[in-house]
Amino acid sequence: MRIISAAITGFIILSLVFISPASALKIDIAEPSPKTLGQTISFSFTITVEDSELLPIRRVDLEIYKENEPAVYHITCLDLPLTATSKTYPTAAGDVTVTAVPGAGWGYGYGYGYAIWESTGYYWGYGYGYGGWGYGYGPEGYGYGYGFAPTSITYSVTWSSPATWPAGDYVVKATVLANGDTFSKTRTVALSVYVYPVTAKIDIDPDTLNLKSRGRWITAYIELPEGYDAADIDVSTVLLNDKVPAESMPTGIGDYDEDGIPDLMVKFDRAMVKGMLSPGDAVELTVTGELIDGTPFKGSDTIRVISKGK
Ligand SMILES: [Ca+2]
Ligand SMILES: [Ca+2]
Repeated sequence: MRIISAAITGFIILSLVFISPASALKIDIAEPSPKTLGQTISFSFTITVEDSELLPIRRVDLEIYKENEPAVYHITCLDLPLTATSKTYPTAAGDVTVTAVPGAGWGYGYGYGYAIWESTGYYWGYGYGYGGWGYGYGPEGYGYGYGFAPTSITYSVTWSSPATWPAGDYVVKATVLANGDTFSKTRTVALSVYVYPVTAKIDIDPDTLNLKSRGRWITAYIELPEGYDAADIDVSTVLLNDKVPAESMPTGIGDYDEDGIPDLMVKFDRAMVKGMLSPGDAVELTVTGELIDGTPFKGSDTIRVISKGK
């Protein structure tokens, strides 16, 4: 009896494979905007399950990397939401926020799956996943399945991209994992680097930072070029290496380097700064921020970083 039931099950699976009309899984990645590193880059991508196929989607991942230096410039967001939710992924290269909007008929189910991916048919196996028998269940009443189609899920992505990454071709890659099969789609986009209208002169104190030393702050003195006033800097916008915010107190206008041009002193939390540095003879620290009228500025200084215990 077991053999017969297995044979019947096999027949049903084969029937699904052969009787199923040609339908597709599609991933469409929209053009990112703006195409400028150092700004918040937005784009969306949609996964579409066409026709009345059963498609248990287990997981969706997103990667963004530099085409010719993927090992150096790479961010990964694993396990994107599969229901109508938002999720923020803190990465070493800025936060990525992903909002999922499932289309009508999207749901969680239990069943067989089969789909055509770029002219080849794939059997999706049997198991839990997105896709089902034509009924949905769960708190949101979702239910994509046989007889409910097409359906889709759209992801809106915003990435606070780093101004420190170089210009070049970047790849946006979306990957869909189903039962044993992986499908991915890429889109390559040329990203430029935001050009700051104002270049500041930065002096970081100390000149040599010992990662083992204690202390509350790292100090930066910011001097602006002629025509701009350091007193106009909006301290709440000042960041060190795109990450560490300047403390709101203490700050002060003075002339630290005694060159007759006023400079603004700001402080950064020493533990946070140390947390992102490794020892080196010439470690570049970049300070960015905005003037009160919104004009952005940027400047860098180089310090020595050591790690010596007592
Ligand atoms: Ca210095
Ligand atoms: Ca000065």
